Amino acid sequence: MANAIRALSMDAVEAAKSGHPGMPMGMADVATVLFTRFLSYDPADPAWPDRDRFVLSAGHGSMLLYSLLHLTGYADMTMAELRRFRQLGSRTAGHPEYGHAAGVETTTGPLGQGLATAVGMAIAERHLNATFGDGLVDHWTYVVAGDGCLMEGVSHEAISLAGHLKLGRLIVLFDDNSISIDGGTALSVSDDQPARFRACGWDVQSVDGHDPEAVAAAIERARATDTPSLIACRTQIAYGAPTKAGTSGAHGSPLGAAEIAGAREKLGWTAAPFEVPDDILAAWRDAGRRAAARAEAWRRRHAAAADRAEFDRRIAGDAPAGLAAALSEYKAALIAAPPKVATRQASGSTLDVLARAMPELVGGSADLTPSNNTKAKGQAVLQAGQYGGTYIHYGVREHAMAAAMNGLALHGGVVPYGGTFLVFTDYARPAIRLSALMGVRVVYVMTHDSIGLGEDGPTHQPVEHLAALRSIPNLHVFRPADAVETAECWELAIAARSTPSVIALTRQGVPALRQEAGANRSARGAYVLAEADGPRRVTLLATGSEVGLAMEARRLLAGEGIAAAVVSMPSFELFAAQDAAYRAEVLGSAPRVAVEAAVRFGWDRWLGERGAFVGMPGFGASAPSGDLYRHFGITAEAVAAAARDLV
Ligand SMILES: Cc1ncc(C[n+]2csc(CCOP(=O)(O)OP(=O)(O)O)c2C)c(N)n1
Ligand SMILES: [Mg+2]
Repeated sequence: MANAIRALSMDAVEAAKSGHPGMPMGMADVATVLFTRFLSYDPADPAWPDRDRFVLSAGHGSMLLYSLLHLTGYADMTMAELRRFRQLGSRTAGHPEYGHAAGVETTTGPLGQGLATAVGMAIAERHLNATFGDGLVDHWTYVVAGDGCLMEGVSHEAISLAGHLKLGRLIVLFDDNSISIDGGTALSVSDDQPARFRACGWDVQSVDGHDPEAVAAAIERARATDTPSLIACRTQIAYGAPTKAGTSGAHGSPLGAAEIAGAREKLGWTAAPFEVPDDILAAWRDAGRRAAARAEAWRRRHAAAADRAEFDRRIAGDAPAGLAAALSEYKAALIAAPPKVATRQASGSTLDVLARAMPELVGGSADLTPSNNTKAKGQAVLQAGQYGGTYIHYGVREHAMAAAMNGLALHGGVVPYGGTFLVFTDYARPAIRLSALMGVRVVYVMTHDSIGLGEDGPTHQPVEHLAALRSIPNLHVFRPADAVETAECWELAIAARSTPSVIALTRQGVPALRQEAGANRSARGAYVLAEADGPRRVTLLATGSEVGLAMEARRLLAGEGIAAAVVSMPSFELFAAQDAAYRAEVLGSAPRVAVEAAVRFGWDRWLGERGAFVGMPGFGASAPSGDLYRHFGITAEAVAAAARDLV
């Protein structure tokens, strides 16, 4: 049965003239043990909520996963798809991509991230188990990770967090082949991996990865521990290839006709390319039906469960009934008594409302809870043995936090958000990118969003981050101007079911600008906050903390008889998605001045040929916030002067 994986992987890579045969061939025995004896899944019902999750963190070995999905009988993973490996529009992308095929639980390929994503899935499982009980939620998360995954820094954040939270339902199968691309791993690493995992509180075993009984016994044992488990599976890369096995030459290129012929002989595999002998296929299909009875029993329990409706709502990701009303009541209160607060505080107040209405919100922060204002009133901490909580202290682990949030969202049943400083989106960026690529609802609460944070200085002051984040496709970057806009942006982030959001928030206080909160005005990305008194001579565009400056500039200009409109632009992306007429109406035909305490990159799209920009020329500096705004010339006077020059 394992040889079927080997043959299909060799054949598909050969047909594509590209790909990675070595890993699937090396891990075929381990994967066969897992998929035929342990993993609980139902190819006839791939979305079964209580299925075990399987994450191929070593995503380059995608043919391992595609072979398994085909062999076990996932309807959409046909032999034709295997033949079209890596071709445009196939389900069999170069690296596994979430949404392309049933059974692909997450997108992997950026090494190490799959492991961190799996940590999030394992957290979600324990949390929902604590909420709904063993009858509805009781499953495992298995990961295949290679030398590369374990060399990546994020692996350390992930295993450290998993060990701390005692995620006993997480089992990592390490493809311990001592080979990566450059050659033997001894070229670049001499870590004692078992010792590293043990130091993080994991149970560790080492086995011969080509001995199925030994692998099975190890998985059995791992399931009996109450800590996460590492099973180092000693394997030979490209097992079965006569000359390339055990070498880096088998990592990432087709083996070639002669080597494949030799491997077939060595493995005793006589079937033609892309053919699996009937008896072997039948054995695989039986394995694919192994858990069908378990799934059926689950469906019966589910049908009879008292909290079935709530469980289904959370799994579907639908908003709770009271959410919209709670938010509009909150916004009405903001209009009645406008608070002059930092938008991070406004976000915290919004979260108090959201968390009460949405029990599926699972928040956290990378050790900046009091700064990010991410912990809502009444949220209990999710910790080892107490998984019912909805707040996670992720520790100083931004990359793993973001990847784990992807895992939480992918698992389903929870809606994750998490905070750090905006400048440290750089530490989380690889996972933010995957949130966007996969199209999962993750909310990044990023405070201290400019030089306005003051004395911590340029290491902590983002200047290029808004531009960098705005450049990621399918990511909403929000920079709300006041408490009402902050609530609106949160509402939009929760409503965006297949788009992650970054909400950039100030450390410093900002004035309340909005006079009304009927419709969600942020929903169109930009809107006229204050129309010009008389025909528009200039349009002032601003985001976040600079919208107040623009309003002040408008007042100064009015004193000189220059009628200026102020446009608040909480989201470039949503504005860009509006029809041309709306955009033209908002932007107007008068010259434009934009103000944002960040670099200009990206603004020219809205400024047009004649526009002016008031913002950061480079990195910031360490000083009180007000001094910095004056020093860098980001003031109402400067905006008014730029406008005067243009009219
Ligand atoms: C973050 C990241 N960096 C680099 C790569 C490119 N890359 C793909 S596989 C690989 C080597 C991985 O070695 P290992 O996990 O041991 O895989 P094996 O060669 O054993 O299949 C590298 C560097 C990547 N996919 N992701
Ligand atoms: Mg390796």
